[in-house]
This record gives sequence, C-alpha cells and structure tokens, in this order.
Amino acid sequence: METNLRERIGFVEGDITKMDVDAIVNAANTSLLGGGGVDGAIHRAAGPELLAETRKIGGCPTGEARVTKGYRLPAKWVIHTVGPIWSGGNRNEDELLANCYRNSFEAAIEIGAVTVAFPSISTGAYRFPMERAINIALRETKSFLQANQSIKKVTFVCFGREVYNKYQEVFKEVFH
Ligand code: AR6
Repeated sequence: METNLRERIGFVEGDITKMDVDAIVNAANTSLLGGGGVDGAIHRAAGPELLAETRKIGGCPTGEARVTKGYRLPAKWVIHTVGPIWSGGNRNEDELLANCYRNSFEAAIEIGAVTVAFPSISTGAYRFPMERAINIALRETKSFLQANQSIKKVTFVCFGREVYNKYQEVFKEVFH
C-alpha cells in the first residue's frame, strides 16, 4: 500500500508547460486573467484561447479551483487554483493552501484526469515559505491518494535544482 502510494508521486525539475499529462495546475490569481511566473508561462504556451476561456469564467476565490482546456499545451486540461498571499501565517494561509490542493484534486477527478502535474503554489510572487508549502502539498497529496485510486500519478514540477532538492527532503519526512 505504502509502496504503491510512493510510486504514484514523482518529482521533476523543469517547466510545467512542457508536461505531457492529462492536467497541469496553474498558480493563478483571483482574476484568472494571467500574470507573471508560472501563470504567465502557461498563458504564453497555451495561446490566446486560454485567456478567452478564463475571461468567461469571471474569476476564482482563493483556495478554489477552475478548469479550462489546455489548448496549445501538451496537457489536455489546466486546473487554475489561487494560492494565498503569505502575510505572516496568521491569516489562514496554511488552510487556504491546503484547499488549493484538495480542490485541484477534486477538479482532476471531475475531468477524469489520471496524471496531474503541480507547480509549487504560492511560493513565488505570493512568498509562502517554501518548506512549509511543500509540507502542505505533500501531506494533502498523500491523504488524497490514500483515499482515492483514480489518479495514478502526481508529478511535482520543481523550478530549479534547489526546489527539487527541497521536495525530496520533505518527501522523506512525509513518506518515512
Ligand atoms: N514551471 C514550473 N514552475 C514555475 C514556472 C514554470 N514555468 N515558472 C515559475 N515557477 P509564482 P505564486 C515556479 O510566482 O507564488 C502570478 O503573477 C516559481 O519558481 O508563479 O502562486 C499569478 O498571476 C515558484 O516556485 O506563483 C499570481 O498573481 C512557483 O512556480 C501570482 O503570480 C510559484 O510561483 C501567484 O503567485
């Protein structure tokens, strides 16, 4: 059971827009109209049709998730979720970040995604402390995969070697 669970989680260093999976997750903002970081990269790679679709959605509250097609991306779907802006830790940031993972997984199930890739939500422009965010990401993923068999592989796409190493470290703690 635990071995199977570990095999369903992977880590790669690179750019999430290149991932050939059913769904990639975007670290968006509440407008869903694009921005910098991973959001900007996803919009650039998907093409203008993505913005046309997110305009119609009309926004997304922090912690929730919305689905669009992937257009020119290798991924069939994009799950847009809005992470919390870090402001010291007393504004429900941990719970809101956990909600991003839970709601993204729920969205993945609804569209029938079997393979899903995540960036490190909130750890760039939104300044959530990296190790703390990775802990939340991996704990939520563990409990989701334990309770649900439909998703076969969750890949964390790490932007840079340092981030990759940090994921490996926290993975050992969470899946000891
Ligand atoms: N692939 C994978 N990871 C990436 C990529 C990429 N192509 N580019 C950056 N990262 P951020 P946030 C990493 O700032 O903190 C946007 O403007 C990056 O190194 O993209 O949730 C939105 O519109 C970092 O580890 O997202 C929002 O306004 C992680 O992705 C705001 O930023 C998240 O960094 C959201 O901020």
